[in-house]
Amino acid sequence: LRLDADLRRALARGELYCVYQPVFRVDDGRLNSVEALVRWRHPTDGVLPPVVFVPIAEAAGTIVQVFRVVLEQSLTEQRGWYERSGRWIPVAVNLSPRQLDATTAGLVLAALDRNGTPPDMLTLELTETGMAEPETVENALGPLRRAGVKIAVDDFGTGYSSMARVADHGWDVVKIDRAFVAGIHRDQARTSLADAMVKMAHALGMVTVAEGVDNAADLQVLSRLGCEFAQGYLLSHPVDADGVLEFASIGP
Ligand code: G
Ligand code: G
Ligand code: MN
Ligand code: NA
Repeated sequence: LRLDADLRRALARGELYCVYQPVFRVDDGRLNSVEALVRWRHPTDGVLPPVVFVPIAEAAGTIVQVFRVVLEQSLTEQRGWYERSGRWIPVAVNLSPRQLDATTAGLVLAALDRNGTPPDMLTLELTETGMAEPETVENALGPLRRAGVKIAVDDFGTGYSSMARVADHGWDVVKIDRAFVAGIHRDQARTSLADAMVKMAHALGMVTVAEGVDNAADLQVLSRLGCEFAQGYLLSHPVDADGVLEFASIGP
């Protein structure tokens, strides 16, 4: 398997595409936003999930091209949802920590401009695990934040970055990692941890998204803790662009 060369060819041939996992409001169950998740339709190996090729793309530097594809597809579909439903549906795109350099802001701002996207309809999700020096992060993301793009801390709780670091950046969203969500309804220690995460996020003016919610009892606990948003198999698996539009048309 020569994944690096394969991936370059995949980029050239347009084999990468996005699915969208809906994020719902915990209080009324309505659609809030979607997260774009990349997939690779491999000519012989079937559909490959990001865990198989994103690390390779990060090591090889092709992650920037992957990001470009995901961003452009997402913004194009988002524009289509707007034109068909009259509603802007916020989209979150994952940004690798490898991309925290001076080129990212220009690339993103140009894509927003090209698609006529209100900047606050885009969130960039940055995993906590690979968090770089505060100055590096600020230099890369500052121009985007000033334009109105939102930043979410992804997989929160799994890395080493402290809440203090997150506080300094003044970001918008904390995504509580699935490891702290799964089974909270039958584990008091986990419930306490999730409670603390939600409270810290709120104290910093951030909102919370619980990841990997796959049963109703856990969702009920999250609701009691004041977690605003939830994503996971209980609510919806990732869907294609038409699937998003179906969720968007539910409710007033
Ligand atoms: O298999 P599934 O798509 O649910 O896996 C999602 C994981 O892959 C998450 O950790 C998500 O952050 C990551 N991921 C999905 N799409 C992208 C992408 O376009 N870029 C990066 N860097 N990570 C992605
Ligand atoms: O946290 P992250 O986005 O990296 O997680 C992505 C992985 O978690 C993917 O492999 C995906 O298949 C899995 N996942 C996403 N939502 C759920 C869920 O509700 N339940 C379970 N068990 N796994 C999930
Ligand atoms: Mn994510
Ligand atoms: Na995630």
